[in-house]
Amino acid sequence: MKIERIELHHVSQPLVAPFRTSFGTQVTRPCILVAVYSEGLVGWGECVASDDPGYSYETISTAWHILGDFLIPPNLGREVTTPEDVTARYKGVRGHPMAKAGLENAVWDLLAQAKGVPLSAMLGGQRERVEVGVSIGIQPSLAEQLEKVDQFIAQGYRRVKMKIEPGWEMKPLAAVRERYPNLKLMADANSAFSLADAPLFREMDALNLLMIEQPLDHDDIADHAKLQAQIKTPLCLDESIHSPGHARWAIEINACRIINMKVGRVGGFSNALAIHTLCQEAGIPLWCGGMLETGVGRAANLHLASLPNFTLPGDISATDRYYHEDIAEPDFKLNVEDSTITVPTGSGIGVRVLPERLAKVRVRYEAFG
Ligand code: OSB
Ligand code: MG
Repeated sequence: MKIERIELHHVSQPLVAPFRTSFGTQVTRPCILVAVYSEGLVGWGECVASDDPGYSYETISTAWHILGDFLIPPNLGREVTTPEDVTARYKGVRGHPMAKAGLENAVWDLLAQAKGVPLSAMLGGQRERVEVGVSIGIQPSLAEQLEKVDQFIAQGYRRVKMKIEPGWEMKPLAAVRERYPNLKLMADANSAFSLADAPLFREMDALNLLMIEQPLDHDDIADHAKLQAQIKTPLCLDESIHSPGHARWAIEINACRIINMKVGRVGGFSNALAIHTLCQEAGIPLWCGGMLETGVGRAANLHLASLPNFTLPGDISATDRYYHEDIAEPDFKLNVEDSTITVPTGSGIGVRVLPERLAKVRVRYEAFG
């Protein structure tokens, strides 16, 4: 099929509650939705870059620039039969994985729709429901932290991730662990600590955490290996893994025992699949991370998380945990009996973007072709 037209939609949606991490607080969540048009079909992809370079160096502005000036032009008017046709045309562009994933993933949706199959089938997914949990931001007080955990558990979530930072670690984690001795509980530091904090992480071994996510620098792999050697709790890398190479280096030096897969962070589904294969062969389990996505990105995550080596619950929560009203439908609901979300079964990503909702939250738009 020929790529006839590509659109970029910068949207910004208010979150139901502010989301605080060690790198900042988000009140509204922006993203760029990429729409690829061909033969009467539209494929959608979500670029998860944020307003500021807090989680990653990419921002909405850098992604718009990279997409508009380097990724879209060589693909406009060109034929596409596999996603690799598109990625090959921007092979020379270094970095900017979130911008690349926005376009590549829209093409996967388009091709799956053209075949009339769900995206999960094209990716090699095998399960109909994906085990999920909730990621809780840093709270103003211990009481509010416990209240949030109570609320989400009452809603049916059976895995809880708590954000930590220096000064907000042992105490809130121990309080939640004391209240819920058997809860699948984990911590995400978003790179807020250093190797000198090893004694603190050794203390955390007593809390029986599922894992500790990205305690050290966003671009570090080597120090994580030194920390992992000193603690029993599995380390999980998020920020540090941008390519199959990074995953292999981390595994080879035992920098982690688990990897958080975010398709935006690794530059699209092709890289995600390569990392999936590599981790499966190395015996390293994956789980699907989240970036507070809209329904477009959440659907894509569910399809990806249906692959066999996603054996731990993902950060994919129900729509109402993020937004009062989303730009796509149907909303995602939690299956309370088993803390799962059902993978969409329609063709492509299996959600519909609603033009009137999109228009309400759109702040910038550009069409190519
Ligand atoms: O580190 O996993 C993270 C959200 C934005 C940026 C980084 C992270 C997160 C989350 C939220 O933890 C996960 C979700 O989408 O529910
Ligand atoms: Mg993380």
